[in-house]
Amino acid sequence: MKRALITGVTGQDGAYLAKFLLEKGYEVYGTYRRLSSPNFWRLQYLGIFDKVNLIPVDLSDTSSIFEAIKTSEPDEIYHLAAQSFVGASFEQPIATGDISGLAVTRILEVVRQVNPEIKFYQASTSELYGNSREEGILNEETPFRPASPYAAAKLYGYWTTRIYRDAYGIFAVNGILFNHESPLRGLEFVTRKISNAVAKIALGLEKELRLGNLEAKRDWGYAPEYVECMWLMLQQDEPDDYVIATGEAHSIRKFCETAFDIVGLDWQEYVSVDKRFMRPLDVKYLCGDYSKAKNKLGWEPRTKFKKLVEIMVKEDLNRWERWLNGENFPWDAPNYPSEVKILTRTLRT
Ligand code: NAP
Ligand code: F7E
Repeated sequence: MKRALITGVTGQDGAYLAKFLLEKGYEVYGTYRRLSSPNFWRLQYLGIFDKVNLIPVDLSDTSSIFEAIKTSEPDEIYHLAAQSFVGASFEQPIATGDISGLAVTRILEVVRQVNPEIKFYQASTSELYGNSREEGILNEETPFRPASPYAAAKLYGYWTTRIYRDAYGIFAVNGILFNHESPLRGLEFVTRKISNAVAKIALGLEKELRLGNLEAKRDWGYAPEYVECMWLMLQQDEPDDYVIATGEAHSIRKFCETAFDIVGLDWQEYVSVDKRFMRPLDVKYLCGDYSKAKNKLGWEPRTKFKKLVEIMVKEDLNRWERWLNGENFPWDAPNYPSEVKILTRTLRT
């Protein structure tokens, strides 16, 4: 039986990947951070909480990484843990550099010293491209031009992965994944912020939705399909880097329009622009060319934009309806503080 270690198993991708690997017959180990309030709702939601072997790891602590690798003895490591919110990276640029960037070296150093046969997946991102292009599609050859502390940290992780591959022969790959969403997406990300607000507005639980830059365009795919690529990349004969995307870009404005349409409401009556949600620097446009993944991995996106929006809105509606009926089940929203009450430098301006 193969053994996999997933860092960040409590996050969106970590939870879906754990489910996927369990279904493939893997023994799955997942790292989590010790928090004063437990954060296992996604694993509970997918019904796999008791099937994943949990190991406490903080990415700033190399000894905990060493302990996790020694304990799990993995064939494959999927490094997904990160400070993944671009907005927060402007508020915490140093911690983001440490956790989303330098930690990649911490893990690869342990791999190199303990067992260089372990295969390694690095969660790279379309944010690497930044404002490299304002049209066309981005592929593995397009130059990177990061536009946030998060993207700069990920650029460091991207190159570290390639350096350990070339210098030490470690099977280390970068998945350059474009935005991927789901009902398990964190509420601070724009898609889930919208789907959750649409559900609450439709049920009379909320009156408005305040957003930042409505003109930015993103290539949004469906997370459960994207985690399959992570596994596929580690099953190839040679390590390589791949773009994973849908090949379509839509604006935040279009996402709003589509989401409100699903509940029969006009988005313009509820959405307002609030400069507190604008970033000091934003990425205007991202659209990915997944042809290399299609040719070499045999992967193609199955869920496109409209279907994705529908899945998210319907699931948030279903949750709030169950909540109104007094049901108690694993879910992030009831405990999530209102963004508006969180004071940060960007929000104060
Ligand atoms: P996510 O939901 O934010 O999950 C991030 C995970 O990292 C969580 O398990 C989190 O733990 C953990 N983590 C954060 N700080 C940590 C620390 N100091 N020590 C240990 N663990 C820590 O992110 P995601 O959407 O699943 O994304 C997975 C990875 O792919 C990330 O590296 C992200 O940057 C990258 N990525 C995401 C996308 C996307 O569209 N989703 C696209 C490209 C790349 P807690 O649960 O305790 O917070
Ligand atoms: O923002 C705009 C915002 O926070 C998307 C992460 O998974 O994908 C994600 O990063 C766009 C930006 O995702 C609001 O300015 C407008 O232009 O949902 P997001 P992201 O920054 O693209 C990449 C691939 C990753 O790697 C990251 O880890 O939406 N926007 N109004 C807003 N964004 C947020 N969050 N909230 C708003 O109110």
